[in-house]
Amino acid sequence: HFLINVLEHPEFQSGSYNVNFIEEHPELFELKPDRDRGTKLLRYIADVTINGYSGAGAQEVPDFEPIQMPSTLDVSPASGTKQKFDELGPDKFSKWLSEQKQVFFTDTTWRDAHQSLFATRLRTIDMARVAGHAAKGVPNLFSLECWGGATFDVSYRFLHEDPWERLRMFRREVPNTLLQMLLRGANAVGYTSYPDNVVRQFIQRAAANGIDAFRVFDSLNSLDNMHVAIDEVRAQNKIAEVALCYTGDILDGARTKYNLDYYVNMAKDLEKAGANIIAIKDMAGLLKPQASYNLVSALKDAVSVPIHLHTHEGSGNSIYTYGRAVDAGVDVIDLAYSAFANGTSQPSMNSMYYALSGHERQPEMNIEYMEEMSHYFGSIRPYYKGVDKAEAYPNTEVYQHEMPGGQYSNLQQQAKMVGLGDRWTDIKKMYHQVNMMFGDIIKVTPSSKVVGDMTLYMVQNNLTEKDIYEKGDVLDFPQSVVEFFEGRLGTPYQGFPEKLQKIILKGARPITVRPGAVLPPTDFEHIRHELSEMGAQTTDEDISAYCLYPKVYQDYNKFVKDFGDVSVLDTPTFFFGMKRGEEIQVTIEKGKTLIIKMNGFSEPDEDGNRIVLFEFNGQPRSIKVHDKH
Ligand code: 3PY
Ligand code: ZN
Repeated sequence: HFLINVLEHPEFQSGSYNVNFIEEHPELFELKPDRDRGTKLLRYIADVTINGYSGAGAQEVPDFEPIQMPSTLDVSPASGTKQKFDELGPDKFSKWLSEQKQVFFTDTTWRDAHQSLFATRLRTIDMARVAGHAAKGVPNLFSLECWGGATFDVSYRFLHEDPWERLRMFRREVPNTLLQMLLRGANAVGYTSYPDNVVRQFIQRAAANGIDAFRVFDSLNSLDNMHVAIDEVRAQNKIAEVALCYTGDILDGARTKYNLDYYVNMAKDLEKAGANIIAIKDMAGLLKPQASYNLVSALKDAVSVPIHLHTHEGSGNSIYTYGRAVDAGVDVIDLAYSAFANGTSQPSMNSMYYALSGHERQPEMNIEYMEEMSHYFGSIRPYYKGVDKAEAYPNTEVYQHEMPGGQYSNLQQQAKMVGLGDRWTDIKKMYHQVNMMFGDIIKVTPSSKVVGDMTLYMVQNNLTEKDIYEKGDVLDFPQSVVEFFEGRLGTPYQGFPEKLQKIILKGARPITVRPGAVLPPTDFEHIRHELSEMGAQTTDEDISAYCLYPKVYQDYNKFVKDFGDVSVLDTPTFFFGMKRGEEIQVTIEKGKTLIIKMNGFSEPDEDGNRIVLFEFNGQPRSIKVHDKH
């Protein structure tokens, strides 16, 4: 082990050591920590090999094609929007952006694309491998959307990795492009309302760890719910990109609740509230091409800040929607590399580049390199096939059900879990019906989850709308639905449907003020103390995570105690374990690589335990695992 420590030391490997090398590095004799880290990883690999990922059952380890790395570029990343922003600050940067003739692209491959295609499961290691390549090869972007939304809790909950580490990785690897995140206003990156000081602290930590641009939205388009977040982003001197969430259809004269005036008025309010940029957040992909032209034109007339349009493919019309927006003067549009595009995700950045051929606003980009990036993502996407249920062809039913791209695959998954896998068509219809019962609300996380929960509840119990009105007083509605009608996410535009609200609340009184206003501030020092008692880390980032997701954070901590930092494992090993005779290399930190070989495992003994046999850096090791099946 001493020898391995010497051989693996970066100074030794680089040849930059001197005669005092061994005296200067007493840690070379410290064998325990690495051995301990190794043992934990072996425990994880053994468990996943025998029991499958998250206990889903062991699977044959598939044969994957080799990763297709984009070519190595021997240049420094060209100066980009990050440098411009650092030079100008948020207000002048926003003005600069408005003055650019070209349309800018935001690359959502790293956040919304995989959130919408395969339940947010893209692991940091698969991003870290090419983030630096993107910085060098695809520099002329507005931003990389790489954090926030569902990535925060999924990272802890399902990937057992630290989302803050991911953000720091992006900042290190991408010095030239703005890093953007999605923030659910008073819901931060969660599904409920948080105390104001929790929201503020989260924004401070996100800014300190590398976020430049915050897309702030509220799931009911309530500006009241966004003031605190906007204010804090501005206090951090970062870009407040504030969103109006788009629902319905401004072209439909029969559906007037969310008409063009509604959006124009909201945009004016957002500008007044301090937005540096206004985002049109079309989370379900409902904005039709002509509507896109009308809306962007109207907003460009109504406000002076740049307009950033976000949509999802779904219907198959989104490239056309963007094209019309570009004609109307939109400043930035959201796209993903082809391999992570379409379906419920964003449209393809590669396609959009070509769609703008001959257009005076086409951005200058290295399309060959974008193809290489896309090949890379195409080559790692099969790792995620367990959760990748993307639809292969356009589906225009989205105009009826209006389900957000990020919810579609998730709800389908949830439906299966509660035994409603074969009722998907009914579920889509019911989703629409529930929305109408709720008064036609904005549907985006977390309000979309409330509609989804009510939908599953009604389909599962074979309840009709009439049943709800007739026997609602004896029904136990899902918790999220009750809280929604209590006003815990705020009040929808034009209020709650009173009759339904009375039925659901069974006499309880809703709150009528901003939810954050009635939540007492969190005592962070008390939390720090609690974490320390638990033996967890007590950085401000850990405190923030614990405030948002106490249970998820605690589970993550316990997981790390048992299995160590599994983010270092390659993705096939992480999801499928190892094959007999397979050997992998695991880099646990720069210059420190473990060599792990799996030689096989025993039949279960009478207690159902198996012994998995490894070679760990050449030494035989055996790990006992309980076979859960
Ligand atoms: C999120 O809040 O995670 C979303 O992507 C909403 O569209
Ligand atoms: Zn989206």
